[in-house]
Amino acid sequence: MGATTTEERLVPSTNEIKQALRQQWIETPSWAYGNTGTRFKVFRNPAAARDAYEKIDDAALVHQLTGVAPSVALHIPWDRVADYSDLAKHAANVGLRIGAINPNIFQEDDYRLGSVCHPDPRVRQKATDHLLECVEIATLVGSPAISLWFADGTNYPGQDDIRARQDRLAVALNTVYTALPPDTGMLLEYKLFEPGFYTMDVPDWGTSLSHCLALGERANVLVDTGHHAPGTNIEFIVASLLRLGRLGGFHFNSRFYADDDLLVGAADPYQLFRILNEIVAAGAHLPGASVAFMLDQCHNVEDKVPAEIRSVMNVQEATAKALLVDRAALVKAQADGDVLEANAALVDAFSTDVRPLLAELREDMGLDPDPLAAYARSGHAERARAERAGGSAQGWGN
Ligand code: RM4
Ligand code: MN
Ligand code: MN
Repeated sequence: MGATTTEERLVPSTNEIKQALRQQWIETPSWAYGNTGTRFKVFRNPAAARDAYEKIDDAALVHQLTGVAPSVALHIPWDRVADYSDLAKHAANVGLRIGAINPNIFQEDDYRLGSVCHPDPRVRQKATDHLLECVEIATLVGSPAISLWFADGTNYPGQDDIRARQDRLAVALNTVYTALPPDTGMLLEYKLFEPGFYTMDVPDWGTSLSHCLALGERANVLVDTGHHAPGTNIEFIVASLLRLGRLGGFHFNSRFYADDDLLVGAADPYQLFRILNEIVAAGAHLPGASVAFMLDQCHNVEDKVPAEIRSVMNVQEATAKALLVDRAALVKAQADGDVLEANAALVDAFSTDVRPLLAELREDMGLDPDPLAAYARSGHAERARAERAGGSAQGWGN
């Protein structure tokens, strides 16, 4: 505890904190509900959702139990359907909205040397056409954004011209940006390595940001927390992007080694808190800030719906702790050059057990205070196992 007494602490009231948490919006990814795996093996889970409709049903259940996950991101073609308006209607019927549309331009033979950065203009055109198709889908389902991740890169020095690939990327991005309807945004994700091991065409936030700046204000950087070198100070990146007004959103997950896509907050809850602390300090946790809080995870060995519930709860806990930071004490300690006191303001908040507060919030919202216990009682797992076993699943695990 720092030197300030409880009376002097200038944290928001419990009601203000609850009010902020109630407004939180965490988007879950459709691909978390389907079968996924590593390059070694996809373990098929008999309860896994088989198509976009079932994925939306599962996402709706996560929202029903947590109250703060009202949208689901789609991945095309994993979630391809005959009638997208019908899919959006289905989402609305189960109390959900369709979130970001993620194109997939990395799973066809044509993309061996890249998609929009490929040396062959035919492949670039094919990839660009898919991006444009995703813009149309976004329009049909009322999605707020198209979310781009490029697997493009090279494996060997000299394999392709680094600058020429950037130029090709810029051309494709510009074509897509120009085709966006006025209310639709573009998110550009970066990733240090994999599948390209020598270069990635969008390896870091600097590259993403420079393309976004060239495109216009509706193109913003997406930070996937698993896409950095070990030891990277992600909260510094977040703070820098917030300062420039170019943080489009997050793909939350956690990693021990590479792009592990594990449950957010599982590997390093303190890092997640530090990121949320920057967000809360800038007021970017509020819906008006237009920062998208999305999960990007794959549950290869654990059950999928409870894993998403746990992940949503982990983001909520980190946010609640960030809201508890005594900002007045922090600012004073910083101004006084009191290093230990400033650090204590963060450590105190991080060390607070916010689970009772969140349980209370859920009760206020008419929810079960323990979403995982409520899930276990819901019978969903048993029902899904019985109904979905067999048949072929759409998605990564094909
Ligand atoms: C990538 C990236 C994308 C995700 C794919 C499946 O590493 O994180 O966001 O769509 O994986
Ligand atoms: Mn991602
Ligand atoms: Mn990833």
